[in-house]
Parts: sequence; C-alpha cells; structure tokens
Amino acid sequence: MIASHLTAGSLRPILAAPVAALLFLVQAPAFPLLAAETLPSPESAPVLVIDGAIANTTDGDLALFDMAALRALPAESFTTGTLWTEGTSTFTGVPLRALLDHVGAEGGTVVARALNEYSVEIPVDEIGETYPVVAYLIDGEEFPVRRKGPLWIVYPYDADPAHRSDASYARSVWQLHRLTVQDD
Ligand SMILES: Nc1nc2c(c(=O)[nH]1)N[C@H]1C(S)=C(S)[C@@H](COP(=O)(O)O)O[C@H]1N2
Ligand SMILES: [Mo]
Repeated sequence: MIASHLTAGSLRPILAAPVAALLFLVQAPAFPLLAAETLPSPESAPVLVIDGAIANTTDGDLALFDMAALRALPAESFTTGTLWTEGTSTFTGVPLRALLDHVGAEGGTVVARALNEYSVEIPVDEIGETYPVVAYLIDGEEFPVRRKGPLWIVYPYDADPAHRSDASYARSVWQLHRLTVQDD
C-alpha cells in the first residue's frame, strides 16, 4: 500500500540531492594538483614503454617513447668504465629521475625489464637526481641491441664506490625495454 505510491516520479526530488553529492565525490580527483597529462604519441617505433602508477600517458595506460622523444628530455652525460666495456666510454641519456617525473610516476618501486625478460626492482628513493641514466648514446652514437642497446641503465661507476655495488650492477639493465611503476 505504501510502496504503491512511491513511483519513480515521486522519488526523483528526494534522491536528487544525495545523488548530486555522490556524483561530486566520485568525480573529485584524489590529488587535484597532479593533473594527468596526455603526452604526444611517438611517431616512430617505440623503444621504451612505461606503465603502472603513472599520471601522464601517450596511449591509453601506457607512456611510449621513441628515440626522438627520449632525446627531447633533459640529458646527462658522464665518462666512466663499466664491467662490460673496455676502457672508458661517454654515456648520454635521460636521468631515470627526470623520466619518472615526466610521466608523473607515483610509486615507490620501478621494475626495469629488458628485451630478454631480465628484470630488476629499483626503489625510487635510491634514484639520484642525475643517476642512473637511461643511456641512448655511447660516445655520441646510438648503439644496437647486440651492443646492449638501444637503451641501457648505467651509473657513473667510476665517480663513486657506491655505484660499484652489487645492487647498482644488478640495476644496470641493458636492452632496457619496459619500466613499470609500482604503487606500493
Ligand atoms: N638485459 C640484461 N641486463 C642485465 C642482466 C641481464 O641478464 N640482462 N644481468 C644483470 C645482473 S644480475 C648483473 S650483476 C649485471 C652483470 O651481469 P653479468 O655478470 O652477466 O655481466 O648486469 C645486469 N643487467
Ligand atoms: Mo647480478
């Protein structure tokens, strides 16, 4: 009897206010200052994929980079020997920190994965302002997959014994292909 006159029409004004309030809450961003940005899609073959907890993407949930997009970011160069190269080499790349800032990374760990599926976790709070770099040039030239390219995470090993540690060596991923930001 009571239910019979609670038609949709009579309910509408009663529900309108709470529904509006709920919609507002649902739409209010959790971090209004970290507005998501759409970055330009790469025009040539992507060499790096960044996914996971990132605010800024190029294609759906992914931030894809071709060489030109990486080379447009802030660059850092240093000359050092490595365990894997003879003599010293000058590495040029984008600091991992700058790359993470560019995509609006919001997690505590970055999983770096190589073309051969080697992967390693890098804690974000152990990433410096200028090191490691995602190197795309050795001695001013791009380097191919068979010379550990086209992207290699490298540290300025010669500059600080801290970079000559098992952790830094394990994080020195060559043939880098994907970075996944974990929101942990
Ligand atoms: N792409 C790729 N990068 C990699 C690895 C790998 O297997 N593949 N091994 C890592 C580890 S565990 C270490 S200690 C160093 C040194 O590897 P090496 O001893 O084979 O030279 O490279 C790191 N980078
Ligand atoms: Mo290792």
